Amino acid sequence: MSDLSGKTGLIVGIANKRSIAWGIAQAAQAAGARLAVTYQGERLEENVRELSEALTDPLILPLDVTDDSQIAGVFESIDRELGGLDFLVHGAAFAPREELAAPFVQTSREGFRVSLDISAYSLIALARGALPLMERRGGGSIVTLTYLGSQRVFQNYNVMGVAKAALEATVRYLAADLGPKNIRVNAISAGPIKTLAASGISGFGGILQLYRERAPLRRTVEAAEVADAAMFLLGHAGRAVTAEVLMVDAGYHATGM
Ligand code: 0WD
Repeated sequence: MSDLSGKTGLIVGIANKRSIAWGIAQAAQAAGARLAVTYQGERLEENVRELSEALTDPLILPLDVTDDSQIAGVFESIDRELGGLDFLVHGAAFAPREELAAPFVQTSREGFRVSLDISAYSLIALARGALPLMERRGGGSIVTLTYLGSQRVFQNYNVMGVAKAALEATVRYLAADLGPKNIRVNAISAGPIKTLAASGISGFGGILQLYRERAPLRRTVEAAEVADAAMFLLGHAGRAVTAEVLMVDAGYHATGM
């Protein structure tokens, strides 16, 4: 297990106990990190506060990633309370439900804009906010979460697939931009996991079944397994890895017929 003791991290994208970001928060806490966690609006505040009782002295902050003033507020608080930042986990994604249900050709201008804003642009905005705090620490590590729907067509994934393609390209451009400051930027492409976000994708149960039948490991993956891969990318063991999309999907991505 990698050691994050003495490190501080920001975790964005916790909705409930099933959230992949919560799995990563638990692993980072176990590895000794001090954490700031965020909740999106009042809707999720109670969930995040309750879960955070399991964390040691967490900083709990509101953050809607579409709101630049809230982004600024998060980094001001982290600067004031924690004095710097070593890692950032980005687990926020959203596409309007109707965009995931309608035929892809019906994708609306607004649905496209919102999906790309929340699911991809937000990584740039958060990286920019984190930059001065990480520079002060001599570097940092940023990890986001993506899905194979960025490269292959999965029924009903639709505009989220386009957003994930943009997110993965964003990882590479940020990695190139921030690498000279010793800030690494990577994505984990997780296999399907039944979370709140996943419940918006109709036929999700069928996707899970496909992985059980066809992934080389003949199973799906768990949030805790994604979290272990995140510990590698966030910690010392991953120090030479950047601009990478690490597949944590029981090998499904390699399958053809
Ligand atoms: O199968 C899966 N669950 C996979 C998820 C497979 C591969 C990748 N992922 C990705 C997702 O696309 C996402 O980027 O992992 C990331 C985390 O997703 P999750 O853990 O599956 O889902 P969830 O627990 O729902 O967390 C995503 C959260 C939102 O929850 P909602 O209530 O929208 O489902 O993203 C947050 C919110 O907490 N979020 C926002 N946070 C700040 N500002 C915003 C926003 N505007 N919109 C959504």
